[in-house]
Parts: sequence; C-alpha cells; structure tokens
Amino acid sequence: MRSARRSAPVRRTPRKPEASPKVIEGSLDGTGLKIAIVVSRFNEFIGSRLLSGALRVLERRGVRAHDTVVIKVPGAFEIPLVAKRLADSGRHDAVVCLGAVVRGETPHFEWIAGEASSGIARASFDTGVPVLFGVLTVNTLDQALDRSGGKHGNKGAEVAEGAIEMATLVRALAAKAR
Ligand code: INI
Repeated sequence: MRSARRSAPVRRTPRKPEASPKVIEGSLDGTGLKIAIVVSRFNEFIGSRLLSGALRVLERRGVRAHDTVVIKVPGAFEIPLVAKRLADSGRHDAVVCLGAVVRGETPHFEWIAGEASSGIARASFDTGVPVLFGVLTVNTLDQALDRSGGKHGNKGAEVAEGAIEMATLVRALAAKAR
C-alpha cells in the first residue's frame, strides 16, 4: 500500500503590506494651456454648436482666449492635415478636432469618416501631442443636433475637457521622466 505523502507545512511569513500603485492622471485645470481647435465648415450649423461647446469649456477650465486658436477647414477630410501641422508646431498643448459627417445614400460617408478618424489618430501618434476626435459620425442631422448641445450633450465640450486632461497628463508624464 502506498503511504500517503505528507506535504511539508507551509511557513507563512508575515507579508509586508503591499505598496499601493502610483497613479498618474491629468487634471481639468486648463491654466496656462495652449489649445488649438480645427473645425470643419461642412455642416456648419453643427460645427458652430460643437465649437461653442468647446470654447465654453476651455474658458470655464481656465484656458485664456489668447491661448486658444480656431482654424476652419472646408470639410472633415481636411482636418488631419491641419491637425498634424498644428501638433507639429510645438505651439499647442493639445489640438481639438470638430466636425460632423452625416451618412448619405452613397459610401462617401465611409471614406470621409474613415480618413478623418485615422488621420486624426495618426497626427496624435506621430507627434506625441494629444489630438482629440470630436467629429460626429452620424446617420441623420437629428443625431448630430442631439450630440451638439441637444439631449446627448455636446461632443465639442466633451473633447475640450478631454484635451485639457490629456495635455496635463502628457505634462505630468514628461515631468516624471525628467
Ligand atoms: N465633409 C464633412 O465634414 N461632412 C460630411 O458629411 C461630408 N459629406 O457628407 O460629404 C463632407 N464632405 C466634404 C469632405 O470632407 C471634403 O471637404 C471634400 O471631399 C474635399 O476634399
């Protein structure tokens, strides 16, 4: 008969209390930040509502008017080029991109929305500057209205807050690396 093997008693050494992980995050204090906004004129009525929302948030969060610049482009397709240029300039802590692409009857929507979103992401990745995506991609104008100061909030205001948070986060990470 096989003898039952006894496992060695486990010695429990008192554990040191775990140190809590360091958390680094941005803030919503826009003091001293320089923010650029690119807004497309296509669906201008929606763009102007998004822009008002963004400007309102920047002012409320302490970004000075003369540290904010607004650049208008014809359509969402043109946003990435200007966003990249602004991010490359080293003059802005974040770039906010605003516009509205509304689905029509042809695949045009797909191309414009796709190029706008991937180009905006690329501008951010290539430069290391936060470039925020505040371009509505919707099926109807009503959906755009709901998201530009209607029942679903204001995407412009949301991404302006995101820009402040990301700009302060990037600063915090840079300070940590020094
Ligand atoms: N531009 C937009 O910003 N939104 C749209 O819904 C849109 N549609 O539907 O065509 C649109 N087209 C214009 C496009 O962004 C360019 O300005 C144009 O193709 C010139 O490059």
